[in-house]
Amino acid sequence: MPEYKRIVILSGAGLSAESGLSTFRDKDGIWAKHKIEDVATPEAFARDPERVLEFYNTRRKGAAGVKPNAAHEALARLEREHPGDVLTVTQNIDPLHEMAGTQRLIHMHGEILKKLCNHCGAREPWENDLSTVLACGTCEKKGGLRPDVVWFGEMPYQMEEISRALGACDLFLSIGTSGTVYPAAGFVMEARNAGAHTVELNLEPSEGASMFAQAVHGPATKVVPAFVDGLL
Ligand code: BJW
Repeated sequence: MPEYKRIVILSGAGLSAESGLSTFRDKDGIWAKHKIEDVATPEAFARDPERVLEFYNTRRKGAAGVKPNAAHEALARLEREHPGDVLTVTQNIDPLHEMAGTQRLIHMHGEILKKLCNHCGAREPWENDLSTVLACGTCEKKGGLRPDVVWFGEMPYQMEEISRALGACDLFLSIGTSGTVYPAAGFVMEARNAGAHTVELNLEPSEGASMFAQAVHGPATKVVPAFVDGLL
């Protein structure tokens, strides 16, 4: 394999599936049990904050004790051992990349282990349940605390930094994502326009599979370590 100088990795829920966390759009995924418009929009939070907070309280508890798998470990090893730049951009709100040791990491859809105050914008680590009666530690107002996650209609985090990295990368890897949610689903085109080699590593061909120059299909814990071995 050629020696790549600047690698951008985009990860999605499929990467954490073998750690025991549900994906969204698979047959038994999260959106088969909950409607997006009930739990993952700012309008849902405004209408019924207790319901939205309960949805995330349950997911926060479900993520406790979950461990990174062989694919997270391999990506952390790639960052450590590759002589060029490696930036990991994850759509996942779980902490499994950082638990595996990845350091250059952007959580573009936020983090379940942080809270955000809708009143003052304060963001802080938070591992407990959230409720509408809790007051923000910064502005002291009640009723505005929510998980620090990006809902539909909200702007994902650090988009300028991501765009800069995509515009300069020579290898783009998309791992465990269905390629249905924008802007992440458009990253492959940005990387292609920059002249990068583009690879999809996913259980099955994603919606955007035809946009990639190369595809490797199979469970992340098998295909990601093997691909990283090839790169190193
Ligand atoms: C495995 C595996 C194994 C399984 N190994 N693989 C019309 C056209 C274009 C865009 C839009 C549109 N209408 C609206 C939009 C924008 C909208 C959007 O994209 N909608 C589409 C659905 C059409 N996007 C937004 O609103 C975004 N913001 C935005 O665009 O801002 C711009 C803006 C804002 C305001 C004004 C003006 C402009 C925000 C999107 C936020 C997404 N949020 C969520 C929830 C986060 C919190 C939470 O976790 O609850 O993010 S939704 C959910 O989907 C979550 C995920 O990060 C995201 C992506 O899902 P992912 O990771 O791809 O999971 P799955 O389940 O879909 O796929 C898993 C894959 O893994 C599958 O392919 C499996 O096969 C595979 N797999 N096991 C390997 N073992």
